[in-house]
Amino acid sequence: DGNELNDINEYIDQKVAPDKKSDMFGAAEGKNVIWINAESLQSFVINNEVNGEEVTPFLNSLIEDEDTFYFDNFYEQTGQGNTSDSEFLVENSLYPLSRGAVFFTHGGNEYHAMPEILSEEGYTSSVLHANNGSFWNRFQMYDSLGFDHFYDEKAYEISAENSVGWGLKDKPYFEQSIKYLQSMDEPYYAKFITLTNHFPFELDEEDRSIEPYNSNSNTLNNYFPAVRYMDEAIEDFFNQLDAAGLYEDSIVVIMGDHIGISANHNKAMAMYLGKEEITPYDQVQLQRVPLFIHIPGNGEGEVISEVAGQIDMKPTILSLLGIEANKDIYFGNDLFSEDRKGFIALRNGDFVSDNYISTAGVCYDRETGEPVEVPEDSTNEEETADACSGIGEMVQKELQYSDDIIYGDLLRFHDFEE
Ligand code: GP9
Repeated sequence: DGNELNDINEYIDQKVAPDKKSDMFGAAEGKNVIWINAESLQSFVINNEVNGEEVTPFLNSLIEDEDTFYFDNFYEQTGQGNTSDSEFLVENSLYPLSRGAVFFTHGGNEYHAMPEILSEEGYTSSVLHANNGSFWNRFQMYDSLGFDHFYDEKAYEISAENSVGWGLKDKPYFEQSIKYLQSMDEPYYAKFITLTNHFPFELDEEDRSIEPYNSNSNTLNNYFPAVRYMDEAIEDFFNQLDAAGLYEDSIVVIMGDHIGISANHNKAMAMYLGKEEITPYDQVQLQRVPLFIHIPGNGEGEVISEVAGQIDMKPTILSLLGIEANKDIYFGNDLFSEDRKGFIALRNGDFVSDNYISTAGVCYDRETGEPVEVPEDSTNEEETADACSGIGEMVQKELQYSDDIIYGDLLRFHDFEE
C-alpha cells in the first residue's frame, strides 16, 4: 500500500536532498535541452592520443570552451540493460536493476520522469534514435516516462550506403534530424542516441580518419577510429545547430552511456594505458564516462572533478532549468550544488566516494589507488573499522530502496504535487 515510501522519503530528506539551491539554479531557464547519448564513449579517450593522433579533437576543444562544464570523474552506473539502463538513470534518478533490463521488466510502471516534469513546465519532449523502436522495449517505456514523440528508424532514410554495423551512421543521422528539431514546439527536450560507436566498432574505410590501435584486441583497436567518427559527427551537429539558428537557445548535454571496452580486453587496455595490469581499482576508474554540459553565453565553464554519476542528471538538469521538484523521489544530486551525498553507487554495490573506491571487498584510497591499510596497533575506532564500511551501508540501503520502488511500483502511491 505504499507505506514503504515513508522510510524512503525520510532517507531522501536526510541524506539526498540539498538544504539550498545551487548557484546555477535557473542558469538555463526556458532553454531547449538537446541531449546526446554518446554510445559506448569512455573517458579514457578524452585528451588522449592513439598512434600520435588526438582521438577526440572536437570534444577536447569543447572542454576549453568558456560555455562548457566538463566532468572528469563522472561514472556510468548501468547494469545488464546497457544503454537503456543509462536512460533510466538519467530520466528518473533511480537505479536500474541488478538483473535484467528495467526497460523490459518494468516498462509499464508509474514513473515521475524528467519528460513528464518538463511537460508540466510547458516543454515538449522527444527521442530521436535510428534503430527499431521496440529495441529495449522503448515504445512502452518512453510512453511511461512521458515522452511525447519517438522518432525511430521509420523517421529516417536508411540505405546500404549510409549504414554500417547497427544501422544508420551518426553523420547522416544528425543531418536528417535537424528538420525534426526545427519542427518541435519550444521549449523542447530532445534526446539523441548515437549508434555507430557500438561494439564491435565497425567502420567503413571512407569514414576512418585515424588508424586503429595495434594490440591483440581488435575491439580496442577499432574503438579509436569509431570514437573519432562520433567526435566528428558531434562537431558537424554543433555546426548544423548553429547554421539552423538552434544553438543559442539550447543547452547541449553530451554523456557517455556505458563502457565500450569490457574487462575481456584488459591485456590490450593495460598496454594502451602503459600499465602493467588493470587492477580492480583501475577497472572501476574505467567506468568513467564523459559528461559535457554546454550553456551558450554562460562564460563560467570549467572542469569539475567532484565524484558524479548518471543518477545525478535529473536533479542537475531540472535545477539548471529553474524547476523545483521538492516532492520528487530521487537518489542523485545537482552537480552544481556543494551540498552533495559524496558517493556514487555502482549497480554491483561497488562505490566511489570522495576519498575511497570500494570494489570486490577491498577499500582503496581514491587518489593513490592503494588499498587502505589500517595500522595494526591502532586503537582509534574510526581507523580500525574498514574505512569504506560506513558508506557501503548507505550504498546498500539506497540500492535496496530504489529496487523496492521499482519492484513494488511504489510511485503510483506517491503524491508529487507541491
Ligand atoms: C540500440 C542502442 C544500443 O538501440 O541503444 O544499445 P546497447 O546495446 O548499447 O545497450
